Amino acid sequence: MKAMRKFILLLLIIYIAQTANSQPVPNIEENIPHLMTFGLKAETSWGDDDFSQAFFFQIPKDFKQQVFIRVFDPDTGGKVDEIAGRWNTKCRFEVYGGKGCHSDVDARETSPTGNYKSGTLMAMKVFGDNPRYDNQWYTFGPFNPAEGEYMDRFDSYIFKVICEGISGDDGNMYNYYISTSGTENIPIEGANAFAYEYSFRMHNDAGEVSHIYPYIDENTLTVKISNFDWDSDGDIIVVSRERQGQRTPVSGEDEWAEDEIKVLEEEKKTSYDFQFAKKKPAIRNNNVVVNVRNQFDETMPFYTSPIGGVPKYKYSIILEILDEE
Ligand SMILES: [Ca+2]
Ligand SMILES: [Ca+2]
Ligand SMILES: [Ca+2]
Ligand SMILES: [Ca+2]
Repeated sequence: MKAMRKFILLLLIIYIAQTANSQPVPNIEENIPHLMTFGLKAETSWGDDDFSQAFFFQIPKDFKQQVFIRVFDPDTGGKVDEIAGRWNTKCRFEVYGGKGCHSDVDARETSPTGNYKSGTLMAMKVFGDNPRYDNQWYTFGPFNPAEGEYMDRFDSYIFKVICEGISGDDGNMYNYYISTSGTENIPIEGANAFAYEYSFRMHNDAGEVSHIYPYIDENTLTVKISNFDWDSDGDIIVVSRERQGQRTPVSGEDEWAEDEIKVLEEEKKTSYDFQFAKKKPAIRNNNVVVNVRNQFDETMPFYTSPIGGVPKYKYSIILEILDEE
């Protein structure tokens, strides 16, 4: 029994010690095919509530090399994307650094209002339907990490990328990668990415499970999850080291659903795993939006590489050990 306890402790330490290597955005652990932003003329019933998405990239302060922010399939047309009528959508990608890019309260809101474009605009490009960028990577940068906003709390510099659908009604699907190279995807040790709201495309296959991992800091007492236009597609299940799988309500067509969860003491300073399990038969091309808030109605970040590793229910860890014996 003592040996087993030691083993459990060792496993926990391994989970915690996993270094963040999270440069594909969305990350492998999230199992989310693509981020999604629609042109502002789209109906919200197609799945995007506000035609704008902000993402934050975090570079450790000791990292001195230049960095690149790469976008996969930035165009809206051809492969990957979702057509409505004909291709007529343009999306603007903007990279922000400097003071306020993350610390401004509007930057952390879920809607594109107020000063959400805070910070210093460092790069910008508009993409329409263009075979040159279809199913290809486009690279922003190089950037010097110190051009980001330094956040003491993270020991890191932060950059923000906003993608907005400025015309048309089609859906732009895309991915990011923060790289040390302008021509290929090379990870940065210790870097991470996070958002306060995800707009994304679910898998087309039944049985697939996507995840987000909001971080529960020591001051978080409740967690409110809001989800939009889920089309009643399967289940949303919350897992933590103290929670084996608690269901929360799933929205229907063009509507929000929300649920509030009381944080347990043992869950503080860990991540939650919100699992999005698709139903059978599968709903195709399902676009959805999700965000998470605490008891002060403040948005909570979810990291592409979960802080402390992917949370596992404590008894399932023990079962795994017993299986191995
Ligand atoms: Ca169209
Ligand atoms: Ca495309
Ligand atoms: Ca695209
Ligand atoms: Ca939907």
